[in-house]
Amino acid sequence: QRNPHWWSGRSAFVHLFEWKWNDIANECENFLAPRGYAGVQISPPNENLVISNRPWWERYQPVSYILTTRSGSRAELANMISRCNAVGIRIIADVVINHMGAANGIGTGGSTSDYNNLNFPAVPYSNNDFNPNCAINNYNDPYQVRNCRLVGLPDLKLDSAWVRDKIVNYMNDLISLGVAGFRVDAVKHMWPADLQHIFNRLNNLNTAHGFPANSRPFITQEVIDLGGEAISKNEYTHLGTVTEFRYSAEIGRVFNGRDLLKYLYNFGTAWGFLQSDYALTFVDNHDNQRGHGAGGDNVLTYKNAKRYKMATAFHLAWPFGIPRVMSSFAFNDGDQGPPADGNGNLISPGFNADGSCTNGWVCEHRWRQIYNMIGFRNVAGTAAVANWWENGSGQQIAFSRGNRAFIAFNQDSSALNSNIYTGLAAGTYCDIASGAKSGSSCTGKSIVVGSNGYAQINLGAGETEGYVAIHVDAKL
Ligand code: ARE
Ligand code: CA
Repeated sequence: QRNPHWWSGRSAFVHLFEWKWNDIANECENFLAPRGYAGVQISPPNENLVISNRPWWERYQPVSYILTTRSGSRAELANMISRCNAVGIRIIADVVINHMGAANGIGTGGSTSDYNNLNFPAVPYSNNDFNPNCAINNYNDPYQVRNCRLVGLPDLKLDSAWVRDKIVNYMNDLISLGVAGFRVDAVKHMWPADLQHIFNRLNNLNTAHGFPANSRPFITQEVIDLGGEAISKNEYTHLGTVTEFRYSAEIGRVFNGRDLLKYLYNFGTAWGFLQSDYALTFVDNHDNQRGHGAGGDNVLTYKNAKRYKMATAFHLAWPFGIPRVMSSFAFNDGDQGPPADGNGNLISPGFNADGSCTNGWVCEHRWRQIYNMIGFRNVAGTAAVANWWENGSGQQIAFSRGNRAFIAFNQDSSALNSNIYTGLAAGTYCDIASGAKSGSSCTGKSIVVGSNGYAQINLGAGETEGYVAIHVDAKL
């Protein structure tokens, strides 16, 4: 099902990777709702294997469907979902249903992971709930990709009634707590028919959380398809949306300066992407920002801040797909887990006076150049792209969203100094990249649109921001 059930006037969500439930609840109320975000993707809420040094990826090794993790308890999860829904922030839960943990040990809820005997008593799953042991070596063999072990993770027998019941019960439990839908992990490794069976048995969303009667859960399926493999993203579009990894790789390639901005004029299906309403789009995700998953060195992250902000501004200004913003913790190596104390308890983000995060949290979603573009997308609404402009070199572009909003980018080695048609009504507007509107003045640049709709746009190659953007709500 492809409707994410956003509140009207909202259009993009954020992945609060590894955040605690209590912190997410506060963030919904204090920041996300006021800034116009539509939802949050949360880390897997079910019990996972405790792995030494606490890598982030331990959360992708389930031990049970008990809702106890480093992010918090079942009660805290339920409370967070209620508080977020109350302010119009929808919760999308990451669910790991293809496999279980790959080591003997204890889960975050204290349950046993007896991997050697494939015994997970807190579900319970036992030996005959898993596919025979084999490894995925050949991504061109769909049988192997779906029935063997992804990086050694014991592969659940999703065609068994028992396993299906356990997964359906788990997902319905989350629906009862008020989630709007699911990011389903490792979908390439599950047969579409098995998923169809599971998704069809999901309950309607909980009306006590403001969902209209008969609302079906939103589904976004993680399928990495850059082409060239036996399994295609198109095998899953009848079940819901699919993560469009090509979007991430291509937007990163262009804003790394490896291609011309002018080619973005038709950024969408012409680039091999899924149809807009089937595509979950992102600049980076929790895997490819650290070299896991796919996308290679084209992927832009917070570590390359100016280019990352430009790519994100384009992502949010351009009406394509269901956009997701990544919110990270700082890392140096690809296995490093989130900020935690000596006992492994997660450390909450703190906040500076300017709203940015401390304690090891990057919080891209709190960067002005990013959250102001959430506002831009909401203000632009359904207005179509218009007034496309490009310079001779192809590394300076601009466009409007009807008569609602206008944005210009400079990736050239020289300044942008041009008189450009904006499509907007005459007046003085505040640039939302360099600042914001504050009462009757701008804290950053201001841009004057003349009575003919043209504005003089100046954007030096070496400026801190690589774009300027204005919209009707940022007019003085
Ligand atoms: C960890 C260790 C492994 C160890 C394993 C079991 O890193 O060395 O063998 O545990 O002990 C995440 C991490 C993994 C981690 C796993 C479990 O990324 O490193 O393994 O958690 O803790 C494929 C899948 C795709 C998957 C990516 C990562 O198709 O579904 O690999 N992405 C999701 C999540 C990940 C998560 C998992 C799945 C597992 O987003 O965060 O893994 O739950 C080509 C193919 C892709 C393939 C890609 C990489 O591009 O087209 O299909 O992606 O290569 O192999
Ligand atoms: Ca499988």
